[in-house]
Amino acid sequence: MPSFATPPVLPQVIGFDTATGAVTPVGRMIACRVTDLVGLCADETARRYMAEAGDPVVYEVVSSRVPETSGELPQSVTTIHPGTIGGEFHFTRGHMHTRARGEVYLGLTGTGGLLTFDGRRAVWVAMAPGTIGYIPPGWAHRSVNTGDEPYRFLAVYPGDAGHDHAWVAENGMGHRVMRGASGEPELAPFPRPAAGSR
Ligand code: M6P
Ligand code: ZN
Repeated sequence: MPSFATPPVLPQVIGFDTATGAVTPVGRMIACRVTDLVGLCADETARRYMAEAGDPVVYEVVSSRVPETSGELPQSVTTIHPGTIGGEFHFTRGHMHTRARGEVYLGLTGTGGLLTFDGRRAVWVAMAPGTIGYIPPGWAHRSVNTGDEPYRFLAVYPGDAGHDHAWVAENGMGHRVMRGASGEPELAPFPRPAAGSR
């Protein structure tokens, strides 16, 4: 028998409601509002205005109860609500794994993508229902909703991957995903000049 750092969980069914995105039984739950994106948006003035004017939820994460420990494969379902902040499509904070670990995403509803960045190169991975997105070790990742509906995806990652959000706050994600004049996503280099400075 292999040895485990913590007692392993039993084989189990994890309920998933495709209509609502609910996971049963549920573990970690996160609701990220505009307030929580301080320092991460292209247009800080627009972000602050939206935070003061209702502070809507930008995205929610629900996880199963599979623990974030070595050897396990925890899962989470993220729903990014449609919208923009200063012309920038709604996005997750983004993180780098603290260990060299990959991650697999499966698109469930809506359209969006994965903005990935290794500190030098930024790669956009377009996602739609049924798309499998792969993030190799050493690539920071941020998800973006580029459509008009909720963008939802399943993530499966090694339990000892770790979430380093500070890496993204310090290094950015290489590019940002802005809403173009026709509503289409446009990748803009980061940092982007603040609105009105050109
Ligand atoms: C996915 C996974 C989670 C992550 C979530 C939100 O569901 O990668 O591990 O927590 O997206 O991303 P972030 O933590 O960067 O806000
Ligand atoms: Zn991750």
